[in-house]
Amino acid sequence: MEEKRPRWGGRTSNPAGAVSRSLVGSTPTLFRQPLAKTGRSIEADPMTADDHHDHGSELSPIAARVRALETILTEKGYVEPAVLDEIVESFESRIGPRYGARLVARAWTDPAFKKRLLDDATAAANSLGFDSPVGSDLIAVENSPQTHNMVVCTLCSCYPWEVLGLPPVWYKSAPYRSRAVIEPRAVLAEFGVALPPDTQIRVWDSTAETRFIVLPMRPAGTADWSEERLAELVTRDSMIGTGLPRTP
Ligand SMILES: [Co+2]
Repeated sequence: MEEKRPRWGGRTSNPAGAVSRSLVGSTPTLFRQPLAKTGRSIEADPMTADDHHDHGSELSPIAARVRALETILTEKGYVEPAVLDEIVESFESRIGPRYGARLVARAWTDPAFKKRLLDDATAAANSLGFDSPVGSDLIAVENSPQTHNMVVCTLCSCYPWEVLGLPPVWYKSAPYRSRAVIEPRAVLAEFGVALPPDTQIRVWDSTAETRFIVLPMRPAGTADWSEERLAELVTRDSMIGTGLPRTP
């Protein structure tokens, strides 16, 4: 039996992106196609059948299960897709990155914590008692005038979601995953980040076991700022390395 190509059509060029859409909910047609009606089991779903993640990404099978659950719950009237979208959106861009921002702001104000963060970011993060303990090996990489760090997952979409929330759609896109490695400076320019020519760019490739968070440079003019106030300057992108912190 020939499988119909999914309507969002993004699989060929961007398998991870297609998965992410089902999580973010930006393509409602995904949820309007119940698995039961197409006669496909979760295992036979084309999204999982040939989305191989060589280093064991957690996204694909979970995304399929989430989609199946959401379809059933929506059909039975237990959940409202719009409300789910709102919750996901809040994890993606509001709640999520705040934990990472607290790590960064603490590191900016507390040299002992900064040392712990750079030595063992998993332990440092977990010492602050966030909602979801960091399970993977989290590594903090520090920006300096000499070195700018940038994070990618070239194979899929591994991301330190415990401290940054859900990854943005572009993080999982094929162009970002390939170009971040090939031409990081050009990618940064498209994000509006212009670095001095002599600043070296280091690109870190995430895996299911090892995730990265960038410790950006503390903005000038914030000498007497509190940790809480500093955290407001820390953007999600500045912790992926595709952005810089806000300036006061
Ligand atoms: Co990955």
